[in-house]
Amino acid sequence: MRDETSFCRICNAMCGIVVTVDDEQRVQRVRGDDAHPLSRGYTCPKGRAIGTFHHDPRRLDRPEIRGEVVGWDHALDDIAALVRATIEANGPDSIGMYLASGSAFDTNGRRAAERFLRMLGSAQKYTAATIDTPSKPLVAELVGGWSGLTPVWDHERSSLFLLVGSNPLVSHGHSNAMPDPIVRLREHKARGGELWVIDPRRTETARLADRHLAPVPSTDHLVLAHLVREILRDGADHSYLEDHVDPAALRVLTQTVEPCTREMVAAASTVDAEDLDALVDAVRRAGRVSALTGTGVSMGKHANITEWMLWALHIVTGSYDRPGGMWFNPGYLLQLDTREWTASDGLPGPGPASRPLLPRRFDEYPCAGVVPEIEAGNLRVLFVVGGNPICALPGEERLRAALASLDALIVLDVVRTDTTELATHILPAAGQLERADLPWLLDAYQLAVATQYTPAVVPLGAERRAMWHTFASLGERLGVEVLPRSMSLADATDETLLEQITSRSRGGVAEVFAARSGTVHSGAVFGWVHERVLDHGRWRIAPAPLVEQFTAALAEHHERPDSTSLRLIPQRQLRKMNSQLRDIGDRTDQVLVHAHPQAVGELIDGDTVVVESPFGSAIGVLHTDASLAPRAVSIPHGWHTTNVCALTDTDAEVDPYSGMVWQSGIPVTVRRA
Ligand SMILES: Nc1nc2c(c(=O)[nH]1)N[C@H]1C(S)=C(S)[C@@H](COP(=O)(O)OP(=O)(O)OC[C@H]3O[C@@H](n4cnc5c(=O)[nH]c(N)nc54)[C@H](O)[C@@H]3O)O[C@H]1N2
Ligand SMILES: Nc1nc2c(c(=O)[nH]1)N[C@H]1C(S)=C(S)[C@@H](COP(=O)(O)OP(=O)(O)OC[C@H]3O[C@@H](n4cnc5c(=O)[nH]c(N)nc54)[C@H](O)[C@@H]3O)O[C@H]1N2
Ligand code: SF4
Ligand SMILES: [Mo]
Repeated sequence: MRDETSFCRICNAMCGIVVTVDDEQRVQRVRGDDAHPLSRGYTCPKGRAIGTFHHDPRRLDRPEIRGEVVGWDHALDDIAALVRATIEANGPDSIGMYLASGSAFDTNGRRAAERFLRMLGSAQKYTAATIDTPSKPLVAELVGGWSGLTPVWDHERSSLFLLVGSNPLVSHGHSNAMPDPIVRLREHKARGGELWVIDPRRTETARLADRHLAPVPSTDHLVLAHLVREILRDGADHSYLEDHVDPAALRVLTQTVEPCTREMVAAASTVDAEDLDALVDAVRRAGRVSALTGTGVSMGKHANITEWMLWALHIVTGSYDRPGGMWFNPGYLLQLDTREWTASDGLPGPGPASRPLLPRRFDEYPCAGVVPEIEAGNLRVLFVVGGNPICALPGEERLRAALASLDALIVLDVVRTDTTELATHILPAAGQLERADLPWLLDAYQLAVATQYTPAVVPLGAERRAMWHTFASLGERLGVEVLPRSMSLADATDETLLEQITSRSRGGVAEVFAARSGTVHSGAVFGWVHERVLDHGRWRIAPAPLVEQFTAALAEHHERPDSTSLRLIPQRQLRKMNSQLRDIGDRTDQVLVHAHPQAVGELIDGDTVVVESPFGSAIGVLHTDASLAPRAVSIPHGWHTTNVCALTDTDAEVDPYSGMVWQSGIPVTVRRA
């Protein structure tokens, strides 16, 4: 038996773990690492299940072509030949890639995959970011001038923490990593900080909060606009605004939120006017605010304007990049605070050939382009790199048909999934315990400027291979350079590749590699965004596209007020990560359609129900849940039996600025099957 210190690579929290491995290289136990400065010994049930997942009978061991086990050389030769022939006949854009959650923590693998696609000359890159939260980088780009600005809670100083559509007790944070969430939120309260939650469900986090407001789904933009309206009247940091906001833009913002009076917003959101007043008072009391949205906002129709109002609230209270509000983590490795920035004009590039109006941002196409591109015959070979699109992308039926029509669907995963079932080629990837890693990009979501390193905990099992090795081998066959110039496939290792990244970080290679329990360089840092990122130190507080979207949403609300229909909303579950880990143990009992008892009339718990949206239907088991607002129907995604992706469609209401498909707040009906 030996204990190996490592970190969990399932979610952004990246908790420190200690893995006990026996002499047969079997994982006996995973527990929290008490010495880790951010997770402090905490783990959740997913992290503790890493060992069970590692030894899961569904693990992928050998390459397969159309259901038949083959050797690696055979598989790689076959794929290389296919890719070469497809590019010769149709050009590089006939090869595409979907990179998702399962590869976000495989630093070497992810980089190699992206470089492989880029070196082929293909623009067909898709990531889970555009079915999760493109509104955040969009608003960051439009208001702050750079899409990479991710506000982080100043948890050591903040006096008001407001969560809008995020449930960190279960998710451990959206775009902010929050390990050990219960203790952390209690510490905030013990310091005298207030916690407010806006969520149509009385969530686990809401139960810990000082106050919980439960608006009708997708009305958050109105609640936040009301807040901005009132704070502009009394409570704004006017001297800050003079220095950091153009007065004409401030006038536009003021006019835009003017219609959001307490009576209008109370009626639209069903939040009591007194509760709205109390929220305004809380902001005035606190002076500066720390507020975050989550997927409850980012998947809805009003994602951009809700996020915008959240940014506006921070700016009018002088809360961004200043103590007690939100800071911007420059990253341990990235060191964003040492670079020079030129503010982006915020204009997107054109979409793929079949959907030129889809915005190309952040160097990728929105996922809404995947199905149309396949249907048009433009995209013929698709690599899926740590993703399960069948349970993640909108419009299950159309997606299935599209994936089945590809010349090749090449899936790199660690287990059998709904998507490997459709694959022509399956390539078994090294799991998290089988590779060395350090967090790349994701270090900018942490609550401190910090990093950590882990070597492989167990040797590669069966015939699995590191993803970087697979892409480098394909690159070698196709004559494209995947590894850094100085390295050959024969002498590259996990470590030499990581060393290359680390050589440009705050600490030296030795310091990072020694950080087995993580290392904190500093807590929150302030000022670099004002100094280096903002154009002349100013926020663009009223970007034209967002003003236009807000005004249009108000007009629609007045013309077609909706006060009856049930609305579909998303929800994470503690023991699985999207579709991952759902099948270990007996977890299928968690496939549920959650609805308020009043919303479903005669129907009772355990009834099999049909949920219908304008775009499709899904069958599930009803769980009546009085913690939900009466008009909210919550269906967690990631399940196959009740696949919520059957209720969405890739072409329905795609946001023109972010490319996000409408996934939350969709009207639905629920009836007995
Ligand atoms: N309707 C609706 N749709 C949604 C959502 C919703 O709430 N409602 N949520 C959206 C969100 S937020 C997201 S992020 C997406 C998620 O979309 P995806 O990221 O596509 O979904 P996952 O189920 O997380 O798939 C990750 C895959 O990676 C594999 N994997 C795990 N570890 C490794 C590894 O080390 N290497 C490799 N190569 N693979 C690995 C897993 O086995 C799994 O198959 O879905 C989105 N879709
Ligand atoms: N255990 C676990 N952790 C996870 C994941 C997982 O699947 N399981 N997935 C990971 C991923 S990929 C992501 S993106 C993050 C997401 O992290 P979060 O965004 O924190 O995700 P949720 O826990 O689903 O919280 C979303 C909340 O929004 C609420 N909501 C829904 N509609 C509305 C609305 O219209 N307005 C408001 N105000 N609220 C609304 C829901 O009731 C829910 O409580 O979690 C990550 N962590
Ligand atoms: S919260 Fe759970 S899944 Fe996320 S990193 Fe920590 S142990 Fe892993
Ligand atoms: Mo996500």
